[in-house]
Amino acid sequence: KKQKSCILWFTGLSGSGKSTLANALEVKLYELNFHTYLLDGDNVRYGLNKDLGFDENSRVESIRRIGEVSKLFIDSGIITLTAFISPFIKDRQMVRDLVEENEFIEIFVDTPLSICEERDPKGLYKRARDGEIQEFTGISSPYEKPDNAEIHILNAELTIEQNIDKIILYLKINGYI
Ligand code: GGZ
Repeated sequence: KKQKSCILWFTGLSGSGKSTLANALEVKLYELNFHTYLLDGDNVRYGLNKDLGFDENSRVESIRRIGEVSKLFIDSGIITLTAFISPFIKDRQMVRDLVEENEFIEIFVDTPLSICEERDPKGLYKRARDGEIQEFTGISSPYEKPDNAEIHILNAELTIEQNIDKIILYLKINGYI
């Protein structure tokens, strides 16, 4: 099926729902017969980026590598989805600048910190509050919200289905799928 390759760049706090949403969107695109690849912590942080931690320099380098890999996927014609906190505006801008103007679609998964912290599925926020994890995003390390995201997802207020539909509609209206 005809598709225009792009990066669907999910950004948001830990526990905001980026991965869940990106996974569900990938299933939906697969069902529609589009060719995709999802980069997330599971296949990048344990492989390509296993030498990197969560200090600022490491995060910058991590996003740089993910951006470069995404660019390669774009060259191969695939719709690439990425699900990383990517907390710094300048790093997301760096990836945006790496590819053609209409190839970078920033998706802000906007879930309030209070809700992410309440969910805390892995107990990481608690450990960060207790000082057991340093430089934890939202607690002891900043998250810079995007102000020019192509798609704004209010994850706590809508269902996954509604959010997926919003993204699919964006892709259709703008001629990606
Ligand atoms: C933020 C951390 C940290 C620190 C470990 N800060 O909920 P998770 O567990 O599965 O998602 C978080 C993931 C974030 O990795 P990213 O590569 O997406 O971050 S970034 O783009 O900022 O480089 C969390 C876990 O790793 N984690 N320590 N200190 N998240």
